[in-house]
Amino acid sequence: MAQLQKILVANRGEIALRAIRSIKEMGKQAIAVYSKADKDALYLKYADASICIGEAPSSQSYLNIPSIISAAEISGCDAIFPGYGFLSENQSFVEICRHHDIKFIGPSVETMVLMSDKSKAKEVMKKAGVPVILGSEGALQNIAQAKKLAKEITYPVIIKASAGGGGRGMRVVEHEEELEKNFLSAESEALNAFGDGTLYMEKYIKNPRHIEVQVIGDSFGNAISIGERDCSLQRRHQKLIEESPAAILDEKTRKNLHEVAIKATQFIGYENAGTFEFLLDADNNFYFMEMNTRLQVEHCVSEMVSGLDIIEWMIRVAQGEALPSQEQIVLKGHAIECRITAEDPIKFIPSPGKITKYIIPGGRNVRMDSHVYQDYVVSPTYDSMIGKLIVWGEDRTRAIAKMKNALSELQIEGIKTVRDFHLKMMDNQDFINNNFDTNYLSRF
Ligand code: MV4
Repeated sequence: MAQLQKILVANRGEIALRAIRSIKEMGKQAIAVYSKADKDALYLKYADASICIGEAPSSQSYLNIPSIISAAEISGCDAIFPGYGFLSENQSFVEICRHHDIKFIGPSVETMVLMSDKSKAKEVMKKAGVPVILGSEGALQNIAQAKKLAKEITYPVIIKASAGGGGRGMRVVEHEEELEKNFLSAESEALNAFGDGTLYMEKYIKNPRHIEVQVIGDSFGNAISIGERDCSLQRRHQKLIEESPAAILDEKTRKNLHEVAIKATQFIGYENAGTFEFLLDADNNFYFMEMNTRLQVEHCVSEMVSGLDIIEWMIRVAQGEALPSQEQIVLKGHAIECRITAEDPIKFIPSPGKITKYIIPGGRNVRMDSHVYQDYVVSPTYDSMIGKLIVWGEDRTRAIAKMKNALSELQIEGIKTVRDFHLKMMDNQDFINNNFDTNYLSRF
């Protein structure tokens, strides 16, 4: 297949800038798109050309498929890089790209569809030999069946939306008396949020760790893992700190986890970058939860420990190149990412506005991926994430020390940011001792 020449970046913010960098480093042309609210964005200045695609609301710009396809056609792009969020997991968008002979830099629509139904994805993974959490085989049919099943798997159980993700349409049920009302409220919430009220059930795992494996598959059926990430530090399903490797894993479990993820990638013929999400229980057992069929925010920690440019490999795989072998992937040291959002550092209330001072950290193995600058106005229209600070150290202790110092150098004024939350975490004994789980921050 011929090399891709011109790539439209169908996103905004830090990930648009991140993608433009890789595209240009590969000697290709990067075309940016923007809404009227983003006319002063930094990523537009770094792109080879930029096209306004509409009004501030995402529905009229970054989610507007005709506008984005038109922008790609007008500028003569042969591919679209979707990033995360927006159209990155939109099945009809992937199909429309195909109809227009524009390469979507991501998985095929078939695998995207397969993984988008969480209960079906679980069934497929079970067939692939991946450990899954004990629960319903496929969707729940009705309340009576749900009650019978819950009794079998024993309480507490969790009811999840098949079309879900991010915690919506999800209910933990402690006792049979609470099952009916939770079933009904999860169903209506799922119907409202996703237009699909299908539910499934699992045994509820108390205080798990969230561990995920970064994989890439190519068009020859090769698959590699680029190590795992621990994303357990979350607040209301918003990740705040991510690390690679997951220091909680022993070598045997880690090896097994990677083997399982590679096998699963090949089993579904997955092409491009993806992430397998697992829950790790207190006994170090891991269970498949969901697959994310896109690049994730926290991909940078995997880049830091592997030395690979994941976006470069997404593009290379999309233009028909073969992946390096797993033996060539050497993971070294420890990387940590702190998400910097324009929010107050205690209550996490959004704090949009004009940045009056912006001084970013630097030095060896310190990386700031951000699209903002002094005098930039953070819009309330979009996600509050204004950047990611990523550091690498020889081990976790050194990475924490480096992150602490880097955070202390970071100075943002005019808006509130969560910098001080992260600074406190770097001194938190539980964080330092790696003694936390997905519910840790909800206990504060
Ligand atoms: C679970 C769980 C415990 N047991 N499933 C949250 C979002 C969705 N992707 C799945 N989630 C969970 N599923 C079982 N069987 C706990 C969570 C969960 C969670 C998972 C990962 C990271 C943060 C979380 C916060 C609360 C609950």
